[in-house]
Amino acid sequence: LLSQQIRAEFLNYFEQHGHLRVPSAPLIPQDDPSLLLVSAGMVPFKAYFLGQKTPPQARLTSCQKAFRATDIDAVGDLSHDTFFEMLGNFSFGAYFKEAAITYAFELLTQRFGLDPARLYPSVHPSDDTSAKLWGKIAGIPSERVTRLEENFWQAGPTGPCGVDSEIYYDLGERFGAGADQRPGRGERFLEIWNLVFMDSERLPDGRTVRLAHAGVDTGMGLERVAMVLQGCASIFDTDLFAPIREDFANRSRQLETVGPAQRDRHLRRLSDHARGACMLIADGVLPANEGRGYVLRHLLRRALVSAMSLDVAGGLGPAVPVVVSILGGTYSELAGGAERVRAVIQQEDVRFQETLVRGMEQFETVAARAEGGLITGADAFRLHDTYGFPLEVTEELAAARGIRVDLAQVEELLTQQRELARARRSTAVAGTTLLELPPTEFVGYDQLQADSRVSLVYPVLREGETYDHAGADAEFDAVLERSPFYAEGGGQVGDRGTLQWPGGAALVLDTKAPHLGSRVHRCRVLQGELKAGQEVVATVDPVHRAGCAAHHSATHLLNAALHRQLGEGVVQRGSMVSSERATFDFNWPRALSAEELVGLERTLNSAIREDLERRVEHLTLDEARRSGALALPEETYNEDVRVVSFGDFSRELCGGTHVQRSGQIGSAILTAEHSVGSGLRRIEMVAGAAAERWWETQRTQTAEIARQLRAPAGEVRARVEELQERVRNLEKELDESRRQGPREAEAATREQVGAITLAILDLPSQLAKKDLARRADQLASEIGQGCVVVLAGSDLAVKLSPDLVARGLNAGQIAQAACRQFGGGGGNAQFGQGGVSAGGHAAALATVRTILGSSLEEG
Ligand code: ALA
Repeated sequence: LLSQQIRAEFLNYFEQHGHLRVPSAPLIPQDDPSLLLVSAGMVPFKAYFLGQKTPPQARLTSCQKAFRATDIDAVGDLSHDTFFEMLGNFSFGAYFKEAAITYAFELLTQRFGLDPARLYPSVHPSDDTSAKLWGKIAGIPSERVTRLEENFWQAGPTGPCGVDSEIYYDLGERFGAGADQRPGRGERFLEIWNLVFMDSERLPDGRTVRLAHAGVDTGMGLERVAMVLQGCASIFDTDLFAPIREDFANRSRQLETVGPAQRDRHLRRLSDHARGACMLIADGVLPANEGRGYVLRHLLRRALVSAMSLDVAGGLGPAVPVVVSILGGTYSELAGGAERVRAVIQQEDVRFQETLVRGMEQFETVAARAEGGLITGADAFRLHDTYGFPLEVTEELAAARGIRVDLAQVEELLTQQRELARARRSTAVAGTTLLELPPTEFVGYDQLQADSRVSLVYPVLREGETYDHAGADAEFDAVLERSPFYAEGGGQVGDRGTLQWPGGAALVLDTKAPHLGSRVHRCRVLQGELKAGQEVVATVDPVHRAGCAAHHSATHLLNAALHRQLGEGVVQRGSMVSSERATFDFNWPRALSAEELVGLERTLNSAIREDLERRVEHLTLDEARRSGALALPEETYNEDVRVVSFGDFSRELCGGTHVQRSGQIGSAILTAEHSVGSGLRRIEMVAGAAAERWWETQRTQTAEIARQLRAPAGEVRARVEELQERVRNLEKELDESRRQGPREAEAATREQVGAITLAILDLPSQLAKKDLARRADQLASEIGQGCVVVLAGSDLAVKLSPDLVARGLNAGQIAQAACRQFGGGGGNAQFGQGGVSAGGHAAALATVRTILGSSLEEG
């Protein structure tokens, strides 16, 4: 079936079942400030569901233009698009679950001819009714009905909502095999239709109430159903997209040089984004830096990047007539506005080229300093964030020059940014709304506590979670009308503290400012329920704040001290300030010497002791620069800036919180200095109470070392030197004795007493007893048969080989005889030992020779 026919068949079917066909509303929502763009078929009917307006009929059907900006990153797979057409049937009190499921099943199987065995419905875990209905109506056994927690739908943070039942189509094993492929997971099971059972309303204060008349809202994605009915491998192969994709492919001059995966991704992006942009512009959206205009600009720029990557001749403009040929017949506003649409797209193309030219200059600077062939994540991020230079372009240009980009770091920075941006998004489960945050008045420079009111609360949604009330243990982001909380920025971490209200309390874990002028407090509710409109007392944790202030002020003093000591060549690159520690990065070609660090620390601490007064001035950027205030070289500042000074010692552009007088810092310790990149050094520092704790740790460690060395703390160093000396000597001795070990035979003398070999090792100094025996053994094994005598100082050892023992000789007796005149000796037949005097070696040996000689005579 052609997409035209699918659209017609759907609408006809529902017309035949008593529904009134209504035309699509524009993509810009009418009378609905909570949404940027229409994101579902039901959006134009919200007031009907809520009972605020009477629908022309209790049953409606439509094919509605829809746009989901939040899916933009997903575009490139088989089934996601930003702009799409949603086919729907709606009931306002006319029917509910049973009829909705009956219609859906009949249309899919009888009109569209889908195989019932390939349909897999899902329901909300609480919705037994729908699960049973699928059995009764479609004969689908309950084990084929998946229960999904996310089967709950609402169009935005407030408004009608309810559980839903989704219909998945099994595309077959070629789309994925294995147990991880199931409805809701993997590509094999494609969601084609969602039946929402609207029976509740979410109120602005977060409560959910029942609607007077329960209704039905369904949405079937035309592109996906076309994919199934046309037997395509993706939505981009359907008649809705294929001509657009082919047009781009034909105009590309780089199609062969990029890999197939990249090529597909770029072509899908181009098709989706070009189509989406056409539809947005046709409905009156123009590129801008905020709101829906930003969505359009973002879409176009991503498409332009892909067009650049594939080197598409003519860019996006020529795709407009192709889109018009597909959708212009259905949407007259597109057909009628084609010229304007094309003009807007081409204008944006030109602007983007300008951005690229400007970005190129920056890229050159960045590439020139890409030490070791690596562009830092911070540089790539800045190109993207400040100059609008797309990351993909940076990557491609870098690759062409054999330079890499630190993508992991960029990803980290983007995640941080996304986390902030997420705060702008609503709670909508379908993720379709973009809300601007209400403003917050910051009062935290002068006070740590303020009475305030919550202007917006939204949950921190994690994978698989749905919206819930802001009750105990839940984590929420709250925007306040006034706030004493400093939001993370300028290197300083966000404040922590508490919010309190009658009957409730929440911890503030962190504070961020996702966009200027508004503060988002990440809260964990301890007690009670946090709601928009609630009056609260907001209190900053004074200990945390004091720690941050001490470190931040100390960082300014350190910056000034560095300039004094190393000269104006020092360029600050960034800093991180928390209540526990601070780091300070700067450009410098080499490591600082120990003397330089000591000098720096002294200058820093003497500035602290001078108890310099902190002053704050509000100046224009120009005035501030002329007054000699230090600033981050690559930061972009507003025209009006805040300058923080300490006496005449330090003067810096800064929005952070500081101590009132430098003496409040107490002291600062530089704990480390090391490299964090070529030409980039980092100093680590602790200040204030953290410096005290650092000392305490050091002292405890020293005391423990002294205890283990059994030396008074003052003598630890001498004791360690002594130990090191001893270890060196022992090592030397060990070496020596190892070297001597195997050479007994060489050191020994050998003689014959008749047929008996006598080997003698005569050492002047004493050996340990076991070494004496070991060396006798060693010598014995080296000579084989015979008698061994080892003399070492005042010790003697005799060892006989077994053949001599067999002939009746006895080593113990020999030792006894040889040592009789000294101190005596003894032992067994193989081994004997005894004491001699140092001067008696010769006499003892004489005795041995005599005994050996007489044994021969006896034998
Ligand atoms: N409004 C429902 C959706 O968009 C049908 O999925």
